[in-house]
Amino acid sequence: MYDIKKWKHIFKLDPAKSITDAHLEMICMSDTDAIIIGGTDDVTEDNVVHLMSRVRRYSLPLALEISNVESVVAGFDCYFVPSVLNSSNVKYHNGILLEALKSYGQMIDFEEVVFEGYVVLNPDCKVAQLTQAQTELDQEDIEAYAQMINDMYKLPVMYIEYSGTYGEIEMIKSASAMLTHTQLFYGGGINSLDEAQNMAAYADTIIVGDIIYTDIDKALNTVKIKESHK
Ligand code: 1GP
Repeated sequence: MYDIKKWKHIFKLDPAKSITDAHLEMICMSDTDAIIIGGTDDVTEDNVVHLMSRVRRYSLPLALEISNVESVVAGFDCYFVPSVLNSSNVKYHNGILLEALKSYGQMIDFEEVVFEGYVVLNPDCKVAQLTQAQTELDQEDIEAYAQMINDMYKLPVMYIEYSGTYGEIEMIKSASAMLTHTQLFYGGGINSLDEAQNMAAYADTIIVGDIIYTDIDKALNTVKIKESHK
């Protein structure tokens, strides 16, 4: 198992989107710490296996962020399991997990599983809509979620998800101030090195997704945050 605490930068690839071999090579040969395969819509066993086998040509760590039980496949280095804590639907807290454990609990190697306490803050993103997330949160709320995750649930990762839009730095700062053990992931709308650096000042790990599919050079540029951490 890799030490995810050391990961500063992660590219997230969506199995439902297409990427050329050339662009995939640039992503995998960049100085990023890991690749996560994950998405919200149209994530299937087929497209996960297909993308996994393409990324496996390269030697970097590869994780699956589980979106539905049907698309879980063996062969990843680790599995991120999200629980959307500000969802108003219990299914997205622990309902899917309960069904998954009933079916596959015996087969799971829990050493490979990383539980993520998700807080989704962009009301317009697909994951907010799917999970019916209560996104109208202020700094006090995010601090309380951070405390819940760090001090009560004691989860390894808190993921502040602004998918598709660049988040409010004060929210990341407030969460970060409460975390003593939990690693803070930030994802959403990072399109430049500047934006990556601003978030990386408070988040332990930044996740870059969409821009891979719209401007590969800008995506690659975000990896330079690692130079300031060396
Ligand atoms: C999405 O947090 C990731 O789950 C990254 O967000 O796609 O907006 O970069 P973007």
